[in-house]
Amino acid sequence: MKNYLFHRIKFTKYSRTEMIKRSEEYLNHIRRRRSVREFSQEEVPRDVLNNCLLAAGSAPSGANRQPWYFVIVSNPAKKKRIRIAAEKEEKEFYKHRATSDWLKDLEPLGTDENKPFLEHAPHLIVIFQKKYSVSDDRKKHINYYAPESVGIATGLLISALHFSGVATLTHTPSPMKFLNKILNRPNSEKPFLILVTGYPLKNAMIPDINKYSLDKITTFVDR
Ligand code: IYR
Repeated sequence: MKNYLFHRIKFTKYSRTEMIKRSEEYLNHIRRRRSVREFSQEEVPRDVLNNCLLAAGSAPSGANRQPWYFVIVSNPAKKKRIRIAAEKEEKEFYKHRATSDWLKDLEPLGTDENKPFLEHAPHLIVIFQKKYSVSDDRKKHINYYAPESVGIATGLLISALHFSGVATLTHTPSPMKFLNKILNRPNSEKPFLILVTGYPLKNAMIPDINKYSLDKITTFVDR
């Protein structure tokens, strides 16, 4: 068997009091995150984006294959192309593809086929899921648990951006294949999500929605 390198973990163990305080602080902080659909045009500093993307890239992944790729679109012409292509799909969705149940569930959010935020927001972080990589001898090297891994990385990215003071919207026009063409990404990569990124417009409105209570989302199995 080959010898692989290991080194000792650097883990900070807090006191019980500190742990409770930290978990409360994080809860209060993350609970203030809201999806925003009205963005100002102000750009996010590149260093902030870089740090948050590196935070996302620290996510655990199947066999550490890191099956994610991020394209950060700030170019107005590219954003416009993405908006036009997305709105075309969205029109189909709202007119034909969506079930009546789905449309009813979306009513409280007030969404429709118009997606001006795709042009107004300063950055669209397009997240791709790498289904496999291709080696020099053209062999496909599959990635394991790619959707789970990319989902985790996306969660960390959303959290890091919020922590840094940046607002986001998870947007998933469906299908999203047009993103490969516009952004020149290979077929081995599947568009996972567009993270619309920036700052809320002054007086931006958000829907009045609530999150479930602990007992609705958990069961503790102690004995
Ligand atoms: N992609 C459409 C519809 C939509 C679907 C879900 I699920 C949402 O949470 C919100 C919207 C759109 O962006 O309008």
